[in-house]
Amino acid sequence: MKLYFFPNACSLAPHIVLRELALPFELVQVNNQAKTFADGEDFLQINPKGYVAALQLDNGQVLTEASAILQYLADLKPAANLAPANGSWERVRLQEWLNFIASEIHGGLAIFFNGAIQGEVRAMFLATLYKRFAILVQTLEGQDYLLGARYSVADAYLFVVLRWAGFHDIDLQQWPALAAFQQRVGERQDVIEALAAEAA
Ligand SMILES: N[C@@H](CCC(=O)N[C@@H](CS)C(=O)NCC(=O)O)C(=O)O
Repeated sequence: MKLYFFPNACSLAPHIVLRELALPFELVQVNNQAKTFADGEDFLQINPKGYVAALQLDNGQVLTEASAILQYLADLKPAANLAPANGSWERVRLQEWLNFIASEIHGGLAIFFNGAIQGEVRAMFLATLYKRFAILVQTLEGQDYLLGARYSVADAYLFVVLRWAGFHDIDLQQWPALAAFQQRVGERQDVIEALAAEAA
């Protein structure tokens, strides 16, 4: 498999999970501005959506959307328990979290990468984001991970997008449960290795 990535982008979540599952994979860096690879080839030929993450399977199929990629990977090694079994109620809960992260937290933090978001507009988006953070805090004050005691692909995804808070001058220490979650997930060996690989 090939994972098309950009350092620190949402592609870090499947990158972490590929390592946690000890699956063989190749990392291919994308120039996310030019939509090209280092050799100048066109990334849009791989993913016409023009964004990471994209996972190319050995049969050539390309899967996009972090939530779908994460579940696909988890299901390759069900024994690792990074996702509850398909068809179970717990799996639906996982999907509920993945969708919440994608639309509310990923989307809610990514908006600030747009330098035009300043002043009152920034304050408006922050207010909405902080309401979503309150939901995370309510959950993570009482348990270590989104699904309870057990780490799942949703936690990898949440960890990756919450890291962006620091890029936007949002101090997660304001929410001790979120800061503690980041520390907990950030201490996982495969997370440390994925971060180091993307920084290389
Ligand atoms: N809907 C996609 C969004 C992916 C996304 O936002 N990718 C960002 C990096 S985190 C990106 O590559 N943006 C570049 C662009 O949109 O041009 C998903 O959930 O995976």
